[in-house]
Amino acid sequence: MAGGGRMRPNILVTGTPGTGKTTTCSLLADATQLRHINVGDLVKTKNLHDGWDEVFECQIMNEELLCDEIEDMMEDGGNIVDYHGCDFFPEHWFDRVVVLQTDNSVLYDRLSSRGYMGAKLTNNMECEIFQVLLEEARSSYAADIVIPLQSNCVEDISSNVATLTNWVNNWRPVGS
Ligand code: DAT
Repeated sequence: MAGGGRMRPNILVTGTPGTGKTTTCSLLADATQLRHINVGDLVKTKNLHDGWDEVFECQIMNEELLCDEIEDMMEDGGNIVDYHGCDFFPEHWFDRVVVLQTDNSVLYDRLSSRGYMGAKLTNNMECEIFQVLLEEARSSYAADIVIPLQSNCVEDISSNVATLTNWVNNWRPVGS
C-alpha cells in the first residue's frame, strides 16, 4: 500500500556519486527533522558487505543485510535514504524518489577532485551520461513519485532542499 501506514514520509535520494546526495540529504534532514540514512556509511560501520570489488573499487554491499538493518526504521517512516542505487529496496518503502543530476563537465571536476581516476572515473561518468539512476528509478517505482532534480551549483542545492522541505511539510499519511 502506498504510504504503508506511516505518519511521516520516506524519501530516497539517489544519483551518480558526486551529484550531491549527501550534501542535499544532510541539509534536508536539518530542515525537516527527518532521519538521514547514508547507506554507504552504514554498510561500512555495520559491515553489511561481502568483500571488495576490484573493478569498481568499492565494497560489495549485501543488499539483504542492508534492507534487514533499516527495515524497522523504514516501516516507521520519517527517513531520507541516500544511495547510488535504488532497485533493491522494497517499492512500498518510498513516497518520493529524487534523482539528482549533474552536467558532465561539472561532475567530471567534482569526481576528479575527490580523487577518482581511471576506470572508476569513467564508469561514474558513463553512469551519469546514460542516466542509469533515472532509468533504474523509473523502472522500480511509480512514475509520479520519481523526480529528477538538477544539482550543478550551490543555488540548486538550496532550491532542491526548499522544494523537498515544502513537499515534506505538505505530505499527509494515506487515508487522512
Ligand atoms: P554524493 O553524496 O552524491 O556523492 P556529495 O554530496 O558528497 O555527493 O557532493 C560531492 C561534492 O560536490 C562535495 O564536495 C559537495 C559538492 N557538491 C554537491 N552538490 C553540489 C552542487 N549542487 N553545487 C556545488 N557543489 C556541489
